[in-house]
Amino acid sequence: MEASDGVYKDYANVIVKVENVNDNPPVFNHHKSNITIEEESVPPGCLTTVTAYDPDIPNRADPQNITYFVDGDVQNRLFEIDRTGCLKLLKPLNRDQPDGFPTIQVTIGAADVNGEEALRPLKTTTYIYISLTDINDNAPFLDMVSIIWKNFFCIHIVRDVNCALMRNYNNTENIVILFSNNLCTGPRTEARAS
Ligand SMILES: [Ca+2]
Ligand SMILES: [Ca+2]
Ligand SMILES: [Ca+2]
Repeated sequence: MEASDGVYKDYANVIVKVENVNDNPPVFNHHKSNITIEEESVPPGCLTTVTAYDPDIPNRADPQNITYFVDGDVQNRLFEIDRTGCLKLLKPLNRDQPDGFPTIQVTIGAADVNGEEALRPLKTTTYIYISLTDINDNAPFLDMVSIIWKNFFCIHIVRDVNCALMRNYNNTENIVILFSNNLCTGPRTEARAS
């Protein structure tokens, strides 16, 4: 630094120390984000393991003081994640209609400074996608207008239909039962893919 009165000059060294503050959220390392498991089962161990680091800590070999969490009340009841980033499933998942989903998105969060609220942790999130493979755990059911049966023969169709759809919430193809005519003197059944 230079100071001058127009005639004389003087110099001084000024050392500016920049204090590191926590102004960078955690960053997730690359991890496996697409997982496939069977529906209605709870695999042992970790579904996947995530890790993150804090850019405010220059040396990656130092403790990064990251805590992980599962975001969302519903997902919190289904999944847990520990300090190592190991994501575990707690309850079986259903892929079938009407309540299930074939793919589930799980939001995973990472918080720095050990997640201590007094230290104002910064947070970041990533997503894990869990695809559920089907098992045959649903019986088929008729999805149609009412038919009156007697001694295994259809005697009356309440509404004018030519076919009745046999639905199945599993992944197998729907079955259609075709009737010979609306009088239905006896069901001529024929199965085909819908
Ligand atoms: Ca930070
Ligand atoms: Ca199911
Ligand atoms: Ca199923």
